[in-house]
Amino acid sequence: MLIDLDSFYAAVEEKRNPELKGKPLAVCMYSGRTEDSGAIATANYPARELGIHSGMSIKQAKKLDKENIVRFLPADRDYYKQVSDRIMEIYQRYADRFEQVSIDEAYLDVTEKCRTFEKAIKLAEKIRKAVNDSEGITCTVGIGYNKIVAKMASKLKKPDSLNVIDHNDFEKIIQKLPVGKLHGIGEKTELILKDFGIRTIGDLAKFDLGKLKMALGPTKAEQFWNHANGIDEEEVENEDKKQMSKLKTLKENSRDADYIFAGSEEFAEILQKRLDERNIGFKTIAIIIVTTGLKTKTKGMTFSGTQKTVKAVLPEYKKLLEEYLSENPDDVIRRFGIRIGGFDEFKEQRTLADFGK
Ligand code: DCP
Ligand code: MG
Repeated sequence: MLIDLDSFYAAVEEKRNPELKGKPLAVCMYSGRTEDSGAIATANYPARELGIHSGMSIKQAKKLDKENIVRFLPADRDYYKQVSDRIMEIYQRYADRFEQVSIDEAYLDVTEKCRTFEKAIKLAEKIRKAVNDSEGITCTVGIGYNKIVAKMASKLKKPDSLNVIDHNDFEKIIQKLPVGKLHGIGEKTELILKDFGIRTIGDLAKFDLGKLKMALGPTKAEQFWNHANGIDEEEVENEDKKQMSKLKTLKENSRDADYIFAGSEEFAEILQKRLDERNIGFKTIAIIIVTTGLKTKTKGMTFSGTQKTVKAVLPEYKKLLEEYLSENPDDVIRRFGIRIGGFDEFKEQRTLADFGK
């Protein structure tokens, strides 16, 4: 499942001040330079009807508000974070595994718990009710057979609902959509794809992967192509507030440190994004190893000061891996991952770019 809260900041403001309910509302990140400089963090649905949306400048939004009916409120991120934390706690009660992706969005793996889509729907309704009962805001749940499908399912049915996409629906519904609707594809990529005659997600799914790699680079090409085919092997990474991790299954089992470690830069980028989003640094790192015998083992270290960039400590990770391999001469590695923890919050001002998804 992917659960995304509906017009989150605005919904929290409406809940806090019921007088705002149902009227157009925009939550703003003021830059402080001049009175109206800054951007819209989010707008509630009545304000969206006027064309106001996230990322737009406040000035432009005010122009769209011809009749002066929109309330413009400053963002109170600390408060939204508290609400978000409570909601994330609720999710964790219902999931086998849980991964928060942003302040208002999380994946829940309920495979073991539910086994069928029917059971997953019942569980999703329970979660939607629990969130509404305790915080008075609505969310949209997408249910699918992997992460990208769940994400697309929620995207298609916002707000305040639940959507299931099975294999059949993926072909019938998702692959018929314009390619720009695929999660992660922005305007630039869409234009490149249009040049190849790719208009729908289905077109992309059938397109030659080799050619796509030349146009978009291998990583993106492979990701978009897989997603267009409904393929996504990313797992819901269990992580609590105290640590985060990223793991992969190696193409071949190995004891070669270079081979095992290859691709860790990508891990670093993903974890960095999550750190930046929460505006935190870290003090501990660890490698996670799953052996061919399916035993999970970790080996870690602690820094004396808070670290900012994961990429900068990759050599330390590599050292941990090399030490591990020499200490465990019989272990052959099947899955490898890195973990960070010991988080510390940075107190600097955040910018809107920090929320980009
Ligand atoms: N956000 C932000 N700047 C952006 C996008 C989002 O500050 N450019 C903040 C405000 C949102 C929150 O993050 O409330 C969650 O982002 P979503 O993209 O999920 O948007 P909403 O929850 O507001 O709306 P939706 O109902 O479409 O999910
Ligand atoms: Mg949302």
